[in-house]
Amino acid sequence: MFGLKADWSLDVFERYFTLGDYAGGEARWCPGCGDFAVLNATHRVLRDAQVEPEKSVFVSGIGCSSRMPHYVGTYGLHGLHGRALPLANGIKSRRPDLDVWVATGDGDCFSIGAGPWIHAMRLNMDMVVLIFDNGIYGLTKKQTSPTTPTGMRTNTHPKGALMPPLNPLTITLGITNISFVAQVPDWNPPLLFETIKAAHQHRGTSFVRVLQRCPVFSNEFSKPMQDNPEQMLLLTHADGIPVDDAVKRVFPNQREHDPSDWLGAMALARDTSMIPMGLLYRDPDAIVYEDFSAKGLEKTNEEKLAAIDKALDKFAI
Ligand SMILES: Cc1ncc(C[n+]2csc(CCOP(=O)(O)OP(=O)(O)O)c2C)c(N)n1
Ligand SMILES: [Mg+2]
Repeated sequence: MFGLKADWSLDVFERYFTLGDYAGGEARWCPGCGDFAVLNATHRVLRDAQVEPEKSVFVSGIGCSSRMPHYVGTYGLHGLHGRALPLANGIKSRRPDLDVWVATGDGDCFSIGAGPWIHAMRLNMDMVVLIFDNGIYGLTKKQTSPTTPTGMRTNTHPKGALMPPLNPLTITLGITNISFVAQVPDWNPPLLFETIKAAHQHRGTSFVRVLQRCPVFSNEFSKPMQDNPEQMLLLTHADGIPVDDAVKRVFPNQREHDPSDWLGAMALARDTSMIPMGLLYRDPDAIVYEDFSAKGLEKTNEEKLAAIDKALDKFAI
C-alpha cells in the first residue's frame, strides 16, 4: 500500500494482506462438504498471521481434500497419492524459510501414505498437517478407508465395512518425537479456527485431524457426531486450544486436560466412549529435523562441490 506524504513523495507502508490475498481458484467441492470450512478457517489464520503469500506453500496428495492448494493464493504442489508429507519434508529441508502446510485425506495419509505418515511425524519438521478425515475415499466415490466405521456400507464393502477403524490419534501419539496432536470437527468454526491457529503457531509438525463432513458419500461418519455433541469431549486447559463460552455451550461434556500429559492424551485417544476435541498433546522441545537438514544451505555451489569432493576423496584407493 502506498500513501502521499506532505512533500508529495511516496510513502511505502508495510504490506498488509487481506483475505482476498489468500484466495485461490473457486473451490469445487460438493455442497455441504466440510472442506469449505477448513479452507475458510485456514484463510483467516493466514490473514491474521500476515503470512506472506509468496513465502508460503500448500502441499497435498490426491483426493477431494487434496485439491486445497488450488484454492489458496500461495505457492502449491498437488502431489502424488500418499506422498504429500515426503514432498513437504523435502521442501522444508531446502527452504526452511517457507511456511509449509499439508492437506491430506484419510485415504491419502492413513492408507497409501501410512509409511510416510509415521516417518514425517518423527522428523517433526515445522509445518501444519491438516488431515481431512471423512472416513471414506471421497474423490473415487465411496471406497472403504482405514477410518471407515465398522458396518458402514461402501462400494468395496457393500454389506458393511468389516474391520474396526484404525485410530489415527493413538498411532500418531505413539510415534517417537511427536510434538503436536489435535482433533477438531469441521462444523464448529471457532474451535476449528483456534485449533488451526495453534497448530500454525507451534514449531514442529502439527498433526490436526479434522473430522470432516462428506454428506454425499459418508454421512454416517459425521452425522451422528453432529446430531449428538454428547458423543464428544471438549478438552480445556490454559495451555490448550482457547475456547470461548459460545464453543463451551455446544459441548455438554468437557474435561481439563494438560497437553503436556502424554499418558493422559493416550488414555483420551484410546477411550471409545467419547471423542476428544481440542489439543491432546504438545511438546515444544521435540527435535525439529530441519535444524540439521538445512545446515550449510548458505554455502555457494563451489563450496558444496569442494565439500563433496573432499568427502569422496576419503574413498580413494
Ligand atoms: C497410486 C494411486 N492409487 C490410487 C489412486 C486413486 N485415488 C485417488 S484419490 C483416492 C482416495 C482419496 O481418499 P482421501 O484421501 O480420503 O480423500 P477424500 O477424497 O476423501 O478427501 C484414491 C484411492 C491414485 N490417484 N493413485
Ligand atoms: Mg477421505
